[in-house]
Amino acid sequence: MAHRHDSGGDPKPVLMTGKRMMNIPTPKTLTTARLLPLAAAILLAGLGVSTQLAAQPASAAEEPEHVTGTNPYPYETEDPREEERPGIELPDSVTDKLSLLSEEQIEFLESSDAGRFRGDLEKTVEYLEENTPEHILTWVEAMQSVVSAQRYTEGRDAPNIALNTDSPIFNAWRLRRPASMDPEREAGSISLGRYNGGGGPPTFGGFPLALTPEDLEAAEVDVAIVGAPLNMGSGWRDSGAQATTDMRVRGRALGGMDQYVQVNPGSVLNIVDYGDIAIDNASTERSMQHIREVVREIGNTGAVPVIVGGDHSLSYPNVAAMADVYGKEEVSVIHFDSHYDAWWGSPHLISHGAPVYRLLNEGHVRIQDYIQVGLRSSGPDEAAFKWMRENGMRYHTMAEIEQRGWEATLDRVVKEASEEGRKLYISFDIDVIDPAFAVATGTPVSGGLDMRESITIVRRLCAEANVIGFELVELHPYLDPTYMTTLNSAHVIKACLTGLAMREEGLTETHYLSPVSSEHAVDDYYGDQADFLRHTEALERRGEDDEEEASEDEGAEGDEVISPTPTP
Ligand SMILES: [Mn+2]
Repeated sequence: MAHRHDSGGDPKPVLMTGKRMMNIPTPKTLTTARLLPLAAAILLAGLGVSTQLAAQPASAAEEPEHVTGTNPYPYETEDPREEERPGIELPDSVTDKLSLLSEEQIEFLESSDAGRFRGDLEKTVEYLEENTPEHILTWVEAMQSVVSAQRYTEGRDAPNIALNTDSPIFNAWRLRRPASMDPEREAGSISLGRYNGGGGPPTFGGFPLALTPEDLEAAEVDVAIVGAPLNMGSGWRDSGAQATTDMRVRGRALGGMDQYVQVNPGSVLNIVDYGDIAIDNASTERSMQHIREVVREIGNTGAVPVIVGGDHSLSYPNVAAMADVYGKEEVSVIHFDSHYDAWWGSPHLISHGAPVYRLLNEGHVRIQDYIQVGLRSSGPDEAAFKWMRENGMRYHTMAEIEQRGWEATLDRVVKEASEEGRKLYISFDIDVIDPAFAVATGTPVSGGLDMRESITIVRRLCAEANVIGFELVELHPYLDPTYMTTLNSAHVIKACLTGLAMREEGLTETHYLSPVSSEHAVDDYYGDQADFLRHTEALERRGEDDEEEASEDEGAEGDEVISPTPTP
């Protein structure tokens, strides 16, 4: 149970979740942080600047702008995982060799700071035995100078990157045009197709467009697919800024019928393309608050945001926005990735390797409500795995899949993700999929999920768990000459839309598949032909009932529960 302390003398409340403790956030500058947005709003109002820029719901106004550089990062950033990397204790046998070192230098030599230079205890003792005290002094001083030089030093190092405040277009990138500048139109979704079957400019899945929260409300939108072409948080094989365009042009597979379950998401749900979120692609930090604002406005209408990235830094504003809508510690996250993205020590507060750590550290999501799937990169190391385990984070690595098999792991993951009907956000890093199927990504790692597994688990999660948001990140189309990664990304998003539509239709039972598409039933090869035929008839009866209901204009749902999946 976490206890938040918003004021008072305790600067470091702790969360007991096992043997170890985890720091939970306490804003150190809460008063200032609360006043700053207010002061900014007053200033903007005084200058006659459109309040659309400054307007934020109260919950967001209380959030300091953690990673934008306007305020100091207010949370404890000393990471508990570091304690798992202990130093060494040198034996008396080498005391003579340390005769020229000060107490402080001996302490440093034994510390984990010196570890990556001196090696383990055995290696260090060997080195000390082989060298003179004079040489050892020079050796330790060299290590100390490197460690000290790489740390931030006030006065020497710049803590912030200055922006050009003289720029006449300082905020233009994210400024929304006042409605009075638009041609008059009624709020609602806008169909861009010239013909029944399309023919207009490309949108996600060919779905109609919506531009404002009023459009989402008026069209009673269930799912808003929005692009967030953030590029700079990766810094590695980048080109994610083109992913949202590419997905609209070449990713049309994300629309249409799903054969496995015989559901067409576009017929069951009101799905729209909500355009792209404005990004300052020279600054990940500057982009964060605006992304959070747009994702929040989608969530506030009751629609499920489906965010097409962009790099994985997006998880931070996206999940924080879900916490703005549903409350802190109210949302669970399932995170598909070959990396665990909980790095804390980068000089940048946010990057594609840090969103999980930021979300946990700022208290948006409880660590025990985080589920990781598909990890297989060189990290986490043993200390980090222990940190995850002892704080209650569930993880399902490729090692578990190798050990237990895919089917068993799949069932376990879906069961965990759907427990207690908690609200679930799915973060899908395309690099969880094997590079054989998804090579166009920033940091590919071999040995991942295949497409059959990826489609199944996403469809099942969106049907069987209470999914309130979804993101697909790290697609880099410039590395995708055959469009295969874009195609496969589109199919992952389609699996999500299908699952959401199944949930709307009440098809939430464990691993539902259509009795028609999954078995020809011409003979009785598996010995369950009768079940399939009966379930098929039940489906048909339900279809007739629906038609009757529609013709009688009844709003109530049918009572009959059908169970088309046979039990073997
Ligand atoms: Mn990632």
